[in-house]
Amino acid sequence: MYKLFYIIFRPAFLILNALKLMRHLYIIRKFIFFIQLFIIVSALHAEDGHQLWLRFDKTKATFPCFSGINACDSRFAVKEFQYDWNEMTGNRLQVVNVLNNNTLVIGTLKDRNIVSFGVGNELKQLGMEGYIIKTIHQNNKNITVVASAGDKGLLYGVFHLLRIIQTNKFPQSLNISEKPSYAVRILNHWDNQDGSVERGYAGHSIFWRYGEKHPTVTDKDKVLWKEYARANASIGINGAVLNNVNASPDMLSGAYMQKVKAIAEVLRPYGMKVYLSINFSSPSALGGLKTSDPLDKDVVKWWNIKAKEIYQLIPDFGGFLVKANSEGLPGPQDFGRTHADGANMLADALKPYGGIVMWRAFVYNAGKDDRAKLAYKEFMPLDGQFRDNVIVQVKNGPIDFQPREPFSPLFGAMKRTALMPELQITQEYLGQGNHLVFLASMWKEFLESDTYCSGKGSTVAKITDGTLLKSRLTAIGGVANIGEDTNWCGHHFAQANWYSFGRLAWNNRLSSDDIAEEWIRMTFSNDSNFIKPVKEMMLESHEAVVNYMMPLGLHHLFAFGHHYGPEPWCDVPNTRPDWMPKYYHNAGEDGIGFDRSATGSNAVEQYISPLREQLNNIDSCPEKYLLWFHHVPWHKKMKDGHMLWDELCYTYNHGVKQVRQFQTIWDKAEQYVDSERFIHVQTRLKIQAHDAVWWKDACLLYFQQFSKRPIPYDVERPVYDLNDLKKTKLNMTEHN
Ligand code: GCV
Repeated sequence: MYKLFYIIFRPAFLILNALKLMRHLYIIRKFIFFIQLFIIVSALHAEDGHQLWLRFDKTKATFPCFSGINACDSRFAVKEFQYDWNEMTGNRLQVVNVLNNNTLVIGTLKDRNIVSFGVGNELKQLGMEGYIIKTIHQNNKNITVVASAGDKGLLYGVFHLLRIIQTNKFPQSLNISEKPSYAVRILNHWDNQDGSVERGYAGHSIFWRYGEKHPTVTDKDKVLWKEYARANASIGINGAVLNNVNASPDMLSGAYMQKVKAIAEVLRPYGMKVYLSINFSSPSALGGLKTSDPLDKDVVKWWNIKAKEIYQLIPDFGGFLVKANSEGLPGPQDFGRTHADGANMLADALKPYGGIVMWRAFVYNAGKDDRAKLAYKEFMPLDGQFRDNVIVQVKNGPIDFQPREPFSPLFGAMKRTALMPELQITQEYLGQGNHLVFLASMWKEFLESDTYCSGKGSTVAKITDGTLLKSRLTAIGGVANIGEDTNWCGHHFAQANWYSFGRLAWNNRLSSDDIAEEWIRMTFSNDSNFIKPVKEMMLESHEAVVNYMMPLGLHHLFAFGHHYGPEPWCDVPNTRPDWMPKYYHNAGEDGIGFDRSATGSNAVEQYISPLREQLNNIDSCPEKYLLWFHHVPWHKKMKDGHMLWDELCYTYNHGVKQVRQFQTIWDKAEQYVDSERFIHVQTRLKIQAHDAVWWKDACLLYFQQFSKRPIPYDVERPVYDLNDLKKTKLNMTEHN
């Protein structure tokens, strides 16, 4: 926004400065003054999306008529409430000692009034992050109470109260009690120390800067981190991994640790802990030891000393995230040790301080078997061997954040190990900064998948949040989509994915419909004429991207490296076969798809009965996963009567039409949106519509060479030529 402001108004300022030379002319001076005032006022009113969903100043809602507030004004949560209430109404609530009708009481168990309401036991059960928001009737008075056992819970409670006001849903009587689904609700930033963000589409890192050997902290940094922490607290996110899982050993060096300390200090009041990704070879690469073998006593000592140093700087440091023996990174297997040996050694170093280790299961040693089976094969034998402060972080699907994947079979299989889902908020494989894709729908599909590990109904949600498999540690992580862009996430609608991750991490039972509606109301408008169509668009957007990119279980058809556009033909010499689309689609004259049934790689065996049998059978396998689990003849009859080839054509075509419909919905919504955000989204929808056609033509024209069948005439004709598409090399600066 500021760049735009600069470009537009800079010439005006230059002219005005020239006019200033003629200062003696009173009229010109006045003229200059008013023009400058106008410029400043318009800049202040411009809508750049920086406020995210926390736009209390623009809340057009009916406010509850609180008569006063009974609360300790110095409490962080109370300050937050008063600040936002003032933004909404133009006044702070008056502090009162006597409870009158419509008094708002905000407090913890340390406050006498809260105890007197008899809610102590309930609050203790909800824990330090849980809270209640209730209307209590006392002496013929209605009193609204926000209370928690701890300060963190109180802040979450305050944000919940604000949310129901903002979304115009403040009821006659309140009876809310909440506690989080997961104890650790964490963003994984893939931010490099040079300021770049791996798979980031929203500018540079908010934490690290290019070329800083000795990282510095400015006041501007602190303001941004504070805004970031407040946004996270408003949706219940309580942790952040500050650097890329492809971690450099020097992250743990003194210079960087000072900056980590500074970040931790800003995040702490908002209930957020900082965590770091570590490089497993740090003892040798940074510490100068001969080895990084996790069973070597000097290595153990090195990590113990390192942990002590870290906790001296940051007493509430959260712990480590580790990518080991994955995509070329070092790990315990380099020394003949197991993932459990590596994770446990680090866990022991952190244990005295309450820290945890999040150990990633994203492993796929080349060439050994079907890639979809490898994580299971490596981790299942280790079930039950991890310390209780280790949690294994598993991507939602067995491959890598594809537009649609079945759940990873590790969920449900590793019953004696704490597992945390890893979701990708940044849209590496989903149109990156350009496509409007609401990810809550995809995550709900994953969380509600039935693993059958303790009979029917053993959903991923219930086994990871501790409902079915008891574990001392529960967590969920999301790869952040945040950068220095003024609107934080690049695409305005990508903010909804940050929001959704936090809301689902807090409460994995929320529906994507409810989350979308909350977000629309808070971010744009409470007008139902706007909410209804825009919500429908959001809820359909995941299915649409699957339709125009990779329907019916197809996966990894992406261009090599940047993962943006389609390249089902891609063949880079001397590269791992499982990085090539052909490995996954296996298109030939006999059909298309990866045979993972018992006659193929038998990946289905990793799932629990009766799901295993359902997936194994080509006729009972859900069609959305058909080509994931089966190699299917082009003429196979699908459920709707079409043959597979025609079905593929119709589905790609439908995806294109869906995006065109999104464009219409958005254009019709213009009257409800500020022009800046309207144009921004409209421009990106044009790119998305263009890309959808590109995907459809590239995939259908390429696969047609094998199916040797015509594209049905009621499918939109291709506008591209396959040979031209094959020559297209994307200029990523245009698309990122
Ligand atoms: C951080 C995929 C991505 C990589 C990412 C990796 C991972 O391979 O393309 O950019 O690396 O996953 O999750 O470790």
